[in-house]
Amino acid sequence: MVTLKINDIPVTVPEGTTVLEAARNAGIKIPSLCFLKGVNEIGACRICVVEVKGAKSLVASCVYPVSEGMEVQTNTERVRHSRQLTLELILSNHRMDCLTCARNAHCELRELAAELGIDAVRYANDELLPRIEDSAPHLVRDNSKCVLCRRCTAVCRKYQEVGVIGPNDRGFSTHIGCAFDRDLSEVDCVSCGQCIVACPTGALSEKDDTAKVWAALNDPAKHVVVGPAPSVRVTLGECFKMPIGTNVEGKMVSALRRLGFDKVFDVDNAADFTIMEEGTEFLARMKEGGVLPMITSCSPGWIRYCEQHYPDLLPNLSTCKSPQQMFGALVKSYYAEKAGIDPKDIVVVSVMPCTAKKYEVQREEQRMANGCMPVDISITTRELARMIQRAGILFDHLPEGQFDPMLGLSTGASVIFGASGGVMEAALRTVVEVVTGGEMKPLEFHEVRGMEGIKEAVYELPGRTVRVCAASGLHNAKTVLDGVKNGTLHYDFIEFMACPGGCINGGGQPLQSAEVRSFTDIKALRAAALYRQDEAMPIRKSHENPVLQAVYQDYLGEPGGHRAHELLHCTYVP
Ligand code: HC1
Ligand code: SF4
Repeated sequence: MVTLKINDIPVTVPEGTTVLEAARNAGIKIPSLCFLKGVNEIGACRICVVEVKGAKSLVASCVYPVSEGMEVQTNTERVRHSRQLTLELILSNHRMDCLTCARNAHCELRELAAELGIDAVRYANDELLPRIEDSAPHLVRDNSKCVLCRRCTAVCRKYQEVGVIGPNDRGFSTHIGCAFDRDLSEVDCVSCGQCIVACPTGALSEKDDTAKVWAALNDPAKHVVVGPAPSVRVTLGECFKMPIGTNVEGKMVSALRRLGFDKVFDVDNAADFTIMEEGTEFLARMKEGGVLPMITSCSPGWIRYCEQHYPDLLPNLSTCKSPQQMFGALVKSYYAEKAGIDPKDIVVVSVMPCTAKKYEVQREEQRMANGCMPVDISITTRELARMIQRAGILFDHLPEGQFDPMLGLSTGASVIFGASGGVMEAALRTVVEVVTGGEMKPLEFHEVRGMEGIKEAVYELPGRTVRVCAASGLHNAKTVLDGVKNGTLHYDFIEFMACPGGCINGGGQPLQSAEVRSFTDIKALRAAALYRQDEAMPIRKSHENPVLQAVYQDYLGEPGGHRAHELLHCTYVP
């Protein structure tokens, strides 16, 4: 341990701690901009400078390690002046249209300006024009808002090992983009949106599809059906200043109804179908010597990564469509038939924590035999929040609504899909019972829970050992796949989610500042809310969902059967 003084307060912290973190331990906040703990610790922006006794110049506290007897001052005139000047220079190259900026309520730069007491921008550059790149289906970049903090490039490289964005040119011309300034749609971006949630300003945002939803809602010829993803119910509240991990399922349903959707169904219901189909597929592969390990196919960012980097492993992917796509397919087949509506008159809207879902809805192999795409518009949690605000709905005043029952009833198994390991646990709850033929106790598979990047477990089933792995973040997927390919890792069933921690930390989720993301485990808080909901649910296994049982009986036939295959499966080909 090392003892030092910060603003004359003695602090004892482990060796290797940075001054910025040691200060936090002493209850002192040092402002920062480029710092994102564990991801971007480069001391580049120099907002976090402090005075260290004996040091000639100010030091960047986010990278400066503590030492025994060190004396630090974080709030001197010299420090304050330096931070202000640095920020003014950053602002001199930042297009300030705060009033109309997509980030206006969540901009870390704006907050920093207020915190540092910038009351006039001395070097404002009114000549700056928007520099928009919007070639990809999920993202808009405006480099006139970029502060070159490198947080986006760090997450793309470190979390995802995709690394398609980085600094181009030098000096004053430096800007973030793809190599040779190609469009994002031309490179191997997986549409995960992790760069968006890492960005402190309006330089990166999701492509806003809310206008399309409003148009559908205003079109009397259209029957508009909506379904939110599992994790949206435990994150949407953050957009309305509720604590991280608040479950707002009932209010979310009421808000969707007030927005004017004709039916409010639940993608959780479709997730139960995914488990039935995926579980059946896994059991068949084990029995018949099919391709193993079988790998889940819910996460479109992961699918894209697999296609780009491991095309030889495409046969390992489950042929199941994702729950989002199964949801749309069931609405435009089963529901359309029951309700007597032409599927071509139905508009299916999904609310997802994920920007890659915007890309998934456009993929051709998803097209149904009736010519329809299963989902027409996919919006993120953030876009739904904006719609609620624009409609003047006071979210915290809403009553607790209930999903429409036809495709709205779900189980605890489907709720936990939103956390890394959840799909695996949900599948095991069904697979184990089918294999053993008896009721399973306990129901929880704790080995695949938690926020570690790679989790593994071995289960002994009658006549067969099953080795499973759940990994999240494409960096971890790569580690697992390389091990599988070189023969050092052996699994039968793998769950991959592109975003670290799973969908609860998706690129479409509510924005949280680096200050929160660095020092609060937002993934764990959001996941805990899903596990609490699972525990409280009367039905916790997908195969016991009565709606699902009725749909198989009346309409689909056997899980894995002909009709189920036609509607709920697809093949990814290189
Ligand atoms: Fe997910 Fe899924 S859990 S991929 O994480 O399988 O996005 O929440 O909707 O489709 O159900 C996301 C979440 C989501 C799908 C489901
Ligand atoms: Fe990288 Fe994901 Fe952003 Fe694409 S969306 S640039 S893969 S972080």
